[in-house]
Amino acid sequence: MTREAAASVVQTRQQGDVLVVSIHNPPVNALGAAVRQGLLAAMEKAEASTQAKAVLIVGEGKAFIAGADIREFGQPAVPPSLPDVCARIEACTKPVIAAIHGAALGGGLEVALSAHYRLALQSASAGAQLGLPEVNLGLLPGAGGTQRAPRLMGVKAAAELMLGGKPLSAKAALAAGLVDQCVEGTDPTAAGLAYANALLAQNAPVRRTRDLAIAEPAAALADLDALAADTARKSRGLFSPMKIIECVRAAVELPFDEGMAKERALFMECLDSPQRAGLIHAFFAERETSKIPEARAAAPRPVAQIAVIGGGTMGAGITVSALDAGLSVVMVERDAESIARGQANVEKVYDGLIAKGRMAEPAKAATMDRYTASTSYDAVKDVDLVIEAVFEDLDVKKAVFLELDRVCKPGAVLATNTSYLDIDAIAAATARPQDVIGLHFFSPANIMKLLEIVVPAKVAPDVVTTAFELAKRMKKIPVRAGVCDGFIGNRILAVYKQAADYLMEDGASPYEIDAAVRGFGYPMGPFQVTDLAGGDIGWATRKRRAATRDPKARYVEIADRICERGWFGQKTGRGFYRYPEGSRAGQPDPEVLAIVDAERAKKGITPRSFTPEEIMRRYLAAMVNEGAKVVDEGIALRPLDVDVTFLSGYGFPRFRGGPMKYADMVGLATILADIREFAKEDPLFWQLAPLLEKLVAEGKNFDSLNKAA
Ligand code: T1G
Ligand code: NAD
Repeated sequence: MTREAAASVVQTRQQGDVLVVSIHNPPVNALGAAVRQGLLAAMEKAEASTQAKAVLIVGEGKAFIAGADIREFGQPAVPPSLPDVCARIEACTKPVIAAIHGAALGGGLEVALSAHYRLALQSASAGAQLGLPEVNLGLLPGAGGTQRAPRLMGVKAAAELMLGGKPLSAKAALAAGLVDQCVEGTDPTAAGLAYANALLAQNAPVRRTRDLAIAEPAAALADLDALAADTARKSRGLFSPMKIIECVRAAVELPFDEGMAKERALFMECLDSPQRAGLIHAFFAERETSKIPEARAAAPRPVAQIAVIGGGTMGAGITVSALDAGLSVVMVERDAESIARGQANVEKVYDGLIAKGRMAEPAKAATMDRYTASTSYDAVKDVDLVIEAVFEDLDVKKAVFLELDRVCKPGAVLATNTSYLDIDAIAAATARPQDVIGLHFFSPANIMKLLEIVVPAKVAPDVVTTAFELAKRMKKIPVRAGVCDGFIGNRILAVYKQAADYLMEDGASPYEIDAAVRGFGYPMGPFQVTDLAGGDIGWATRKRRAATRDPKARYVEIADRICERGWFGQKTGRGFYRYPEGSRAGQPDPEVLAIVDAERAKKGITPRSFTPEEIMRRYLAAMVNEGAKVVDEGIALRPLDVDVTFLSGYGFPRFRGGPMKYADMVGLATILADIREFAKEDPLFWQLAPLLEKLVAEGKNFDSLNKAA
């Protein structure tokens, strides 16, 4: 790293008695090697300067410092280390002030904590966000955060800040003792200079955080014990949370430098953990899915008012999501009774928030002012975009799109929320197929982050970019998908769910399979998910597909037997599990096991046992194999799009990075060998994805395709 490079990202200028050190490393002033070197050089300059009586550190652009440069993790370390930079800042013999606007996260906050005084700006646009979110990346604060934050804000509050991974506002940071001042404004340099000069005028001393004592150590240790127990229960296999607690304990029990050494050692353990690789992959993958070919071709169309057709489960959730994004919404239903139900579904969400104290009545009223209910399609003639969420029936949807084609203004985007149906066929029902697109939300649509944006053959590029822009406004994670049965998510789901059914018929109980999947890190197993979503939905899909099902393909009838009894899951009090008195925690049901045994006997299957590891090898091999086909066919642009789909829509454990990333970490050759093994039993189901074979043959992995895109 050259001195010039360092000087280009960290600049200094003397302003009166203050040496202003400003960081220019867009987009978020990440603490890459050049920035670290630049900061060190700036501190040496300040120390040597006769003019500088104080030092002010600010970030240029939208943030103070958003942390270490995450792209450097896993690469060879380049000196100086961030702990050394922070130690140098803290050791400065002249007061060092950090003026924070925007993000001060991770290493960014640690730089501020090593300064002697901190000021945070608050404003509508550039309010400071102060946090130590390393846990979200499988890491811990590795530049003194675990030792300095407890000294400033107390042990319990500091540990909770690190374990929660969520930032504090300027006001909350002031109340917590993380900053000394909180001022209105957007210009950190001006505010920082004013503060620095005020401190100089008061002859304010150098004040090193490392020298502060931990308040009430005994009580602090008791708090940590309680937090440790709670974290062990909640962290579901995550590695770094417990390491954070160990570090904070060291801050209480050990002198500062020994605490720092402990932090370093545990930081390195987290760095080496595969969870770090999975979580960092997830971080960047979620930011890559918006980088689509159409983005270079066309700007989005303006969208201020939308319409939602259908006010059922999805229509209501989509309406709430749009209202929360500040849009106006016209909801259209078939008749007065249905629209009343639709409006009630929307209001129920806000009433729930009010009951929890998370929304005030006036705010609900203001939001509902942007909602219009109607039973006439004429009400949507002026909207910019329509989202259809009516029954999952092709003829019903075609009729709706014909009506939309008649009433909507030219240039309106016409979207369908279908889960499986052919969007090219829906588009063909209109005279404007270029304006038709798939917007596949997930239930509950106002909560679930994933939005599959399904791109039919004739859609115009600016309709695709309009959909991505809408996703951003709705704070959704968009994934571009091609048209096929089930797009990316539901198509792959159908295959690994089938693998689970085969495992059940071959000898593993549905409860063992669910336990293995939870053990892998999922919140729920596939049979619990079926009971939650309602077994009747899958049953209807299976019945619809019966006519076209390959007669040679193995078909497991266990779920049909259960549905024939009206056992649809939580909504009927039993499904694969029993739900006494409406509880959501299901209990294994011996009658279900009897049905499973009867179906095995009917097929002459002698059950065999499966270890959790064997169950997961088949479950994941089915997922990865179909994922490879989806990428190979171009239904997904890159393997990372498959990962993001499953991380944000299907509960795949985030610390594993998604199915394709997981496959890379396990080794594609291992997955390939498994599939070849399984194919000996059922060659029709386990048809190998050519892409998987090709990558193994070329010694490549899925990530090589992410980079190539
Ligand atoms: N390193 C590298 N790149 C980063 C980055 C970082 N820390 N933060 C953001 N980017 C990139 C991002 O990939 C995207 O790139 C662009 O910046 C804009 O980001 C030792 C170990 C700051 C709240 O976890 O939470 O410090 O896609 O789209 O919505 O203790 O980015 O344009 O090419 O997200 O306005 C701890 C991570 C690091 C904060 C801004 N810090 N960043 O959100 O923009 S670990 C974090 C964020 C650490 C030390 C440890 C958000 C943001 P591209 P964006 P945004
Ligand atoms: P739902 O049965 O809860 O709601 C459908 C609504 O559409 C009903 O209120 C009905 O009155 C209304 N409707 C029917 N025909 C209409 C017409 N011609 N004009 C206006 N309104 C009409 O169904 P849902 O679960 O909300 O599913 C809606 C769509 O979303 C389906 O295509 C489904 O596949 C898809 N989807 C569902 C889920 C889910 O988990 N439920 C998830 C993703 C996508």
